[in-house]
Amino acid sequence: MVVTSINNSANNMQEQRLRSVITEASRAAAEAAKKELKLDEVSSLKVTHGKLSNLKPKVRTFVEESARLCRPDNIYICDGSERELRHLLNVMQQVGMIEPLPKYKNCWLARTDAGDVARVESKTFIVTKDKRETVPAGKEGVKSMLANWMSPQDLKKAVAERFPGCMAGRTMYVVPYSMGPVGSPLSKIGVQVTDSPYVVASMRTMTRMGEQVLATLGDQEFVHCLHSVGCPLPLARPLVNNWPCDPARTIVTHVPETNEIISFGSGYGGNSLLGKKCFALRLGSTLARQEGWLAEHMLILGITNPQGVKRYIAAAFPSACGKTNLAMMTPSLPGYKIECVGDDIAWMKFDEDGVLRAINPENGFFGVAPGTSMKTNPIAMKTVLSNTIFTNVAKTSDGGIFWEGLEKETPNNVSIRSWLGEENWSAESGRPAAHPNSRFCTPAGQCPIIDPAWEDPAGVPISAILFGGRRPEGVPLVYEAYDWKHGVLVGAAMRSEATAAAEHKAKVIMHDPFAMRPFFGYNFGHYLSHWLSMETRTTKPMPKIFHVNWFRKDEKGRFIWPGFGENVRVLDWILRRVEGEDVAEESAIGLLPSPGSLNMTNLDTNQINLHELFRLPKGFWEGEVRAIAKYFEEQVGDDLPNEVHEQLKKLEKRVEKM
Ligand code: OXD
Ligand code: MN
Repeated sequence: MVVTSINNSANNMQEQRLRSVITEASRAAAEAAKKELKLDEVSSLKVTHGKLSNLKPKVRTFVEESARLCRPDNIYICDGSERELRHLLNVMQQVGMIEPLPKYKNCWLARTDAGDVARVESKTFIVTKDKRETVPAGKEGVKSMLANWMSPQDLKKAVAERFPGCMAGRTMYVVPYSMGPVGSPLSKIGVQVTDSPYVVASMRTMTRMGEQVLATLGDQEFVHCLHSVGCPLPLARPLVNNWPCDPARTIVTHVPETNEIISFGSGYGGNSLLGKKCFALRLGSTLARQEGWLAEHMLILGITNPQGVKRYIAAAFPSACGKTNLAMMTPSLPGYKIECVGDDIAWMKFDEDGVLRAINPENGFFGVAPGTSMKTNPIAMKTVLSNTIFTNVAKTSDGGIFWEGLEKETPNNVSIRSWLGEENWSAESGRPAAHPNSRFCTPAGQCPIIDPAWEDPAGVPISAILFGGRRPEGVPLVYEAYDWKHGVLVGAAMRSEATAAAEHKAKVIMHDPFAMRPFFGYNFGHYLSHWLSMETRTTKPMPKIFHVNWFRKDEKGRFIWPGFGENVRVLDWILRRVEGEDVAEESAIGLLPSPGSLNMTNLDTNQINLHELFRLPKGFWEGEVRAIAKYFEEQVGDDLPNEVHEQLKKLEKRVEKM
């Protein structure tokens, strides 16, 4: 419950702050239960694993309050051990939530209710007292695409309608976890309570989870994460695929002021593994702004050139645009080596010397399965062959996995069962075998090219930042921003074809600034000011900013650039720019590779139309400038920083002169 002050007294300033929603809701639920004389449900907490008395007082209070509210049958405090994982897998196997994939080592398949397959952006909210803290000024009457706001009062109501008794008959797991290496000054801690063993097993892969986290917590604050699939027992309706969820009442909420995440009704992905999008990006971006760092939707890779010089690059692409593929790339140019630090999220902070350093706050990869193959990402294929939970992929009759893209790697004599359970599936059905947003959840540490410094508590120094997206038309393979401010415009102006990671229809070109549109924890205009301010926080040169596009198509709809391992050619050019080589020339939109500077060794230049790859059609760029200006006016309005407005004007002038 959230209390706003009705007392005007100046002494009561404390009252003006949001109180913990979970605390308030739990007190209200306890009162209500007492009135109904269900005293024992309120007072006796059955703990089947771990001890409440071993928890730090703040954690204990959070756990007790959550239990009072959700009224689980019992509480299980996770230690993160291998034994515990076995127990969770057993529990899930017994209730039919997962099945083994005997072709691989310790791999499992979960199939969800078809109503719970992706992030639900329309049901995801940031809760602030003042709407403007969350939603930019925008144009009157235009719906904001940049944030969903909820008032504290509405959250209080939503919680009261959903959570009391929502874990009845189930186990409430207590999951202490660290985003980032345990004990790193860049890391942060969360405690999630959840009634889903699938979530616990996945959080164990995606975060550092268990006893060691509680041991380092001390008296520090932590993010309070309350999650329920919303299916108390006895069930009100039969489950589909033994996958508890309540899609009609799903809600994913974030309260930056009290560092709470409250999620109900979905057991899948970013809706329920609360360390990922909810903590590391939405609350993370708010914390980053307050504390002067950046929490971004970016992969981090290490690249070593044939001379042995190693640099780290961070890159922001929208969901399902190939971040995992780039982070694990097998480079086609001899002598190059790529190593992976992370494939989805980067937390970046200046060190004492003013160098921007990044950690991957995650501990695993929650990658999109379809399209991943020995051709597109052999490293990911090797990574997922053990200790992996697959969700909504198809299963082969020899106990293996199948998804679109694996046709050539699947023996002919096996039959395929689709994610929907159709036996003897064939492509002729017209339905995909695997859901387009089906995933693998696999430990990062077993990636064959994991970077030796991926868990370095100090993070890795970032030399370049890439923005990109799926742009079938008009946008060149690579260009460099003129300076940091121009780079901020490039990030703000990002657009991409929609993907299956959320509930949008594919093939629409959507604005996705900084690839953060679904993940901003606060007003995007303020976010831009924060990005602009970063260059004033160091005396060192900022990382150079680039825009890349692997997805340009010709008039017949075929990709012009081969992509994947060949993208190292673009990284090679970027590294040379980072080293200060004079291999760029000015254009209206930024610096382009000067003729002959893109390394095309061993590529058939007759097959690749370089001219088309870098062509800048004036009409297209005029349209692009208009679209960006309209977007800023409608979506950001008065909250757009002047510098960004000026950068857009400069771009417009340069495009006029093209
Ligand atoms: C993801 C996403 O799951 O961006 O990483 O949707
Ligand atoms: Mn992502």
